[in-house]
Amino acid sequence: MKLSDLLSFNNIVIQCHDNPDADAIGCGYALYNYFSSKKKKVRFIYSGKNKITKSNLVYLIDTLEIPIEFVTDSIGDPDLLLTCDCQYEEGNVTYFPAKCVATIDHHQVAKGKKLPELCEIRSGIGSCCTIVWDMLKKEGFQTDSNTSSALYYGLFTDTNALSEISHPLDRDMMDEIYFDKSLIRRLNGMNITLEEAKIAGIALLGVEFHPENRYAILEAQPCDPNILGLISDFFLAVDTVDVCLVYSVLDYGVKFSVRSDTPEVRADELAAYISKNIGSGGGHMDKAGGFIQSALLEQFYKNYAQSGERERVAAVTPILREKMQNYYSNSDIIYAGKTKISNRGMKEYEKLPVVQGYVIPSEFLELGTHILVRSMEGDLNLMVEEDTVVMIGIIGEVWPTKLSVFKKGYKKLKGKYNLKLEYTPTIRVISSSETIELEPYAHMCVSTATSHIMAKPLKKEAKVFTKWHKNEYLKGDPGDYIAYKLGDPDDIYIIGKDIFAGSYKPV
Ligand SMILES: [Mn+2]
Repeated sequence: MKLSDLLSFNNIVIQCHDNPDADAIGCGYALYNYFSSKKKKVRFIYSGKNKITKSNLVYLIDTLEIPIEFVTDSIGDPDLLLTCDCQYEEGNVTYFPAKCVATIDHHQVAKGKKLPELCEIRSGIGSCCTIVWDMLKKEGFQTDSNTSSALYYGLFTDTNALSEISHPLDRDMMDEIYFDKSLIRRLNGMNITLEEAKIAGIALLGVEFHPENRYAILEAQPCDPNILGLISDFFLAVDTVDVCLVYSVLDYGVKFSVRSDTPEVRADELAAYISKNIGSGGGHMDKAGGFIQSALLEQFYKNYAQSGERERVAAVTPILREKMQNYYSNSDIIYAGKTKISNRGMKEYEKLPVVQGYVIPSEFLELGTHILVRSMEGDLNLMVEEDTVVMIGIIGEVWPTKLSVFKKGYKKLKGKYNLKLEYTPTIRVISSSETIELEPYAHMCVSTATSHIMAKPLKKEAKVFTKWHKNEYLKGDPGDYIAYKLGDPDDIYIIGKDIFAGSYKPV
């Protein structure tokens, strides 16, 4: 969906979730300004049981004069109800009947959920503000300094002070947006109330420590999710603690934060493991977080479903305790070059040709230019040389190679680059911070070299430290393939079950 698609409506109500946070307020405010500039009749509202009282949010609204209204009875009869940072008819947003609904959100879509036709949902993005920033940019709409600062603060708070950022688009906004530094500094200094500081203290006193695997579990009373991040950051500094899980039971589910300072546990992967089938979780190698939905807990856990509202908190602890135990006991750890893999059940496969993209930076940049290539997998620093080639893989990952190597392994294809990616890589020129979209410069190619592997499906979860990344493991679930390059058993890695059949054929 494009924002201009919504310009056929005249009377628009923007609604964010109940108990709005800075992300909900920031993106709603930016949308409000966009529609106002287009001479639309527009309101920005929220509802629920509580009015906004958190000091940083009140200060943000007052300082930037954000026209957000608290509405409980009726929103009138607008032509369009636009929900932002939430999805229509979900538990965290008060229901209002509407003729037509549109949605902009960055949360996961629940299985079986019916979405309105007008919607823009990008679940991997750190904040809804980032999505709105990107949509405004595509409309050529210049945000003023207040709007930019509100958008920036939304990303800042939704990613635990930018520490849980993982998507390249979030990084783009962080690099490109102008914001009022002193305002953000001021807001940062009023992030916690005295009450919340006490909640953190009580959580620390109630710590449950598991010495055999060096992890800690802490429960905090209902509080702002930022507090969970603060508690877990603090507790990870304890010398005997490698991994820390902090959670809080709220009306509509369980919010949690995960931290790790050991290479054997990736926080993002553990967060995804804890919330698998019952919510969503992710983040970074060392910091991550997630949310477990109450409705899904009811579906999967009898004890939780049968407890009253008060006992629910008590019912959550054993569920999380068991998940942590299973996480540690269910998975094999494989170190390339050290762990011996049994050949039993392994079969030989040949890699099928893959159509992918590439760019030759010297075609559009001067030799010697220092560049940063941004992709789904992070940033890559390079200097442009005559024979530098940047490959673009099928999921938008990039890696550098040399023209001579490229010519041996790939055949150029005619026609325009046409891979549809969630984020097409970009190049930033370091000296001028100019950003270059790669799509117009990209070409297509197909791999010609055949490579052979030995592979078998995993029966049990496994973490593989490859010989290329000694500090970061690949995680395999049962059904995924464990494989190594024929002739080099040390070059071991994991291939996901969803791409295996399309990428390899048995020999
Ligand atoms: Mn958000």
